[in-house]
Amino acid sequence: MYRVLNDDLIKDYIDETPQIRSLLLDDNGSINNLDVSEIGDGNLNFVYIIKSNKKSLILKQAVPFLRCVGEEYPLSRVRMTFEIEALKIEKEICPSFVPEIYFDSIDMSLVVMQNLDSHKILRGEMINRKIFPLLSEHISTFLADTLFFTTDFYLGSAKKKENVEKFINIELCKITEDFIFTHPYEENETNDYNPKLNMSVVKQFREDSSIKRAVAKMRYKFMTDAQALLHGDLHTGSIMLNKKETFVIDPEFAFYGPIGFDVGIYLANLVMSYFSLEKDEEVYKDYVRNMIKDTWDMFALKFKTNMIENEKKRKSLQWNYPNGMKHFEQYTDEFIKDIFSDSVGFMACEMFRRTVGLAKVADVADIKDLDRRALIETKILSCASKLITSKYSNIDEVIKEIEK
Ligand code: SR1
Ligand code: MG
Repeated sequence: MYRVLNDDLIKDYIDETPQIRSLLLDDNGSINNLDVSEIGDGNLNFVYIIKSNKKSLILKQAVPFLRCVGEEYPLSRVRMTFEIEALKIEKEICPSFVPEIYFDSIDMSLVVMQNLDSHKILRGEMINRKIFPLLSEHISTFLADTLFFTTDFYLGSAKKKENVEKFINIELCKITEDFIFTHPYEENETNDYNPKLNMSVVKQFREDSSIKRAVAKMRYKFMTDAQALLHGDLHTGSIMLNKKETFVIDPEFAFYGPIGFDVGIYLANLVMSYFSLEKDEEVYKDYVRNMIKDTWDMFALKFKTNMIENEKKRKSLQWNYPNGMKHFEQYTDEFIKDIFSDSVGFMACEMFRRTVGLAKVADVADIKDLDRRALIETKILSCASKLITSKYSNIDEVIKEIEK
């Protein structure tokens, strides 16, 4: 039966759960030096490290409310079921980018998985100006593969529809609909502002017809365009890494949505990190700019390869004529072009919401000098306004816009 765990109750839970207990046992058949501590700093769940002499594990449990708000914001625990199911699918598609899952319990809304103790959260690492030469290669593969191998192209119509049904993630989609696509564009009590941010800048984008219409389009696309199984919250806090390995964690927002959403959220977080840098940090600025470019370019190439290879295997009648594969390639290029413009639109929405909405990014929000922070936030808002209302043909043009 479900109960909310804490450090002590977890010890009892381990005792009564052989699948977890057996992982922690010494060769002599007992658990030695068991230690449990809560380390979660996310907005939704509780995360514990469990350590014994033998092994260390992560236990993540969903509670029936939104952690960052408190018990007054009820949220059903079913989100853990989505996380577990998404982790399993992602693990199958991208085994080296998803942590090992040792045990899960839908009843207790928890998952026990590999402790990535030689890896750190990407956001913190970027704040500390760390460089990861393999990150863009890894993330572009994660994006291209999870977002291709869950589409109709690969799964076929019936299996894909089964998946869509399995991932009807009503509550967490509602959080995104509200906190990314609605509240930041109205005077909502959940919004949170740097006191030094000039509110006339905020009022301006809130009352700009082209911005409002463009955001409304992205919102509707998010709600209706069931293209692929998304991670659903792929910001730089959902990635753990070291110089050699990259892991994507926390897919509780997983659902079938537009491919550009995952790509755009990730790129937006790189862009906000870029804006947070000091004027003279040219080397790191260059690194982040390259990350933005490489991630998109590599994603587009890998997604295209997945499309073409898949069609070559399928040999569908539809494209089976002398110029068929050439025409399929043209169709693929157009498909990726649409993903690109969606990604830029979602990127802008993420930049707006992380600046005036409830959940911030530490890269900017932790800047102590509030005047400097406000300057950065103003730049982010003005860049987001440009991104969402303009048309770009490639990532270089987007980067130019950011540099302005
Ligand atoms: C209100 S919950 C705030 C945010 O935390 C999660 O990480 C998602 O990004 C969500 O929008
Ligand atoms: Mg999360």
